[in-house]
Order: sequence, then C-alpha cells, then structure tokens
Amino acid sequence: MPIRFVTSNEGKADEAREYLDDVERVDYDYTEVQGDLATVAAAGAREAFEALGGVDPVLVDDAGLFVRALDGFPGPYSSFVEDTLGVDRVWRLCEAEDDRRAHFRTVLAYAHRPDDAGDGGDGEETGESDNAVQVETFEGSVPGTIVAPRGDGGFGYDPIFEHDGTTMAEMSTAEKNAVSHRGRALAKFADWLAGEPAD
Ligand code: ITT
Ligand code: NA
Repeated sequence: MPIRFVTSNEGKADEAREYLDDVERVDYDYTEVQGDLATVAAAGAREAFEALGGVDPVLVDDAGLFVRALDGFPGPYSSFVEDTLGVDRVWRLCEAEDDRRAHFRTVLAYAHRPDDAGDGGDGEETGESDNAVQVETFEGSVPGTIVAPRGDGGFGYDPIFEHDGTTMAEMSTAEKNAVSHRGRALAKFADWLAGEPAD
C-alpha cells in the first residue's frame, strides 16, 4: 500500500523516498492547529487521513528551525518567515549575534487504520473500534550553526544551516539524510514500519 505523504514540499518527499519504497506526494491543505510540531503534525495527519478517504495511510511532516539566540525563532513560524522575511534576512538577523547555534527539528505523524482482522488477541469480537484510526509520531533533530548562505542543494533554510562544517545545501540528499532531523525521524519510522504487520 502506498504511503501518501501530504506535503507541498517536493524536497521532503525526495528525502522520504530514500527510506520508504512507495511514497506518493499528495497536496492537501490540512489545518495547521496552534501548538508544537507534534501537535500540528498529528492533527494534520488525522485530518488528511479522513479527508483522503480513510483507507491508505497518510504521513505528515512538520518542521522548524530554532535559533538559540533568538529564543527559538522562527520555530513554529518557520514556513511563514521563509515566505515573508526570506532565508537571507534570517541570516542577517543572526549575523549580529555571537552565538549562532540552532537546531532543526521535525515530527513525522503517520495516520493509519491497523487491520486487526485475525489478530484480535483474546479472540473476542467487540464489533466496534477494532480498527480506529491511529496516529504514530516520530521526532528527529539536528544541531547546527547559522552561517552566510552556501550551496545550491536541498531547500528552505538549508543554505544557512551548517552541520559539522558543511551546510545542508552543500550536501547530497543521502548526505543530508545521514545527519538531518528528517533523516533521523525517517529512520525511526522505517524501523517501526518494518515491525508492523502488513496492512
Ligand atoms: P508542508 O507543510 O507542506 O509539508 P513546508 O515546506 O511548509 O511544507 P514546514 O512547515 O514543515 O514545511 O516547514 C517549515 C519551514 O522550514 C519551511 O519554510 C521549510 O522550507 C523549512 N524546512 C523544513 N524542513 C527543512 C529542511 O530539511 N531544511 C531546510 N529547511 C526546511
Ligand atoms: Na507548512
């Protein structure tokens, strides 16, 4: 069964394809509730799962850049800030700071309806909510430093996010996945999926 990755961001889908066999990117504009990344991702996955028919599992990814000297800005507003200020101006805000440490964080939320047929434990049929939708979340983060933009790869804030001397925009997808917030979360998710009975 394909995993529908509900995201407007082709870069996220490309990164996910390194961990998951059958990823289909889907545009669906789920509500971004107020809250931390996990709350936003889980609510988005649940909403998208139902809106897309309630059968194929759905994956949502909510990410943010947190700059220490800016009290975690842009954090949950990272998407809005990229669209309005832009990445170069986020660099210029940080340029004035001595401490340019930051981290990137993402939460993947996977909404699915486990197929319980045949593995009902004690064998009792309750006839209800045996296969209610479930949402699992997987978190990943990576420390880094905000630097003047370098590199043409990746997307979003990658040109200004340096990890171990290299910006994420200077890395290939595989190199970025090996160290990134999303790569860590995807690895956890792929491990978890491998342990699940097939739908
Ligand atoms: P969807 O919500 O449609 O998935 P988005 O790009 O808006 O796509 P987020 O809200 O999760 O995704 O991302 C918040 C911001 O952080 C947005 O500006 C992204 O471009 C940026 N971003 C997310 N992951 C990133 C990464 O791995 N490297 C650099 N920037 C990233
Ligand atoms: Na978004």
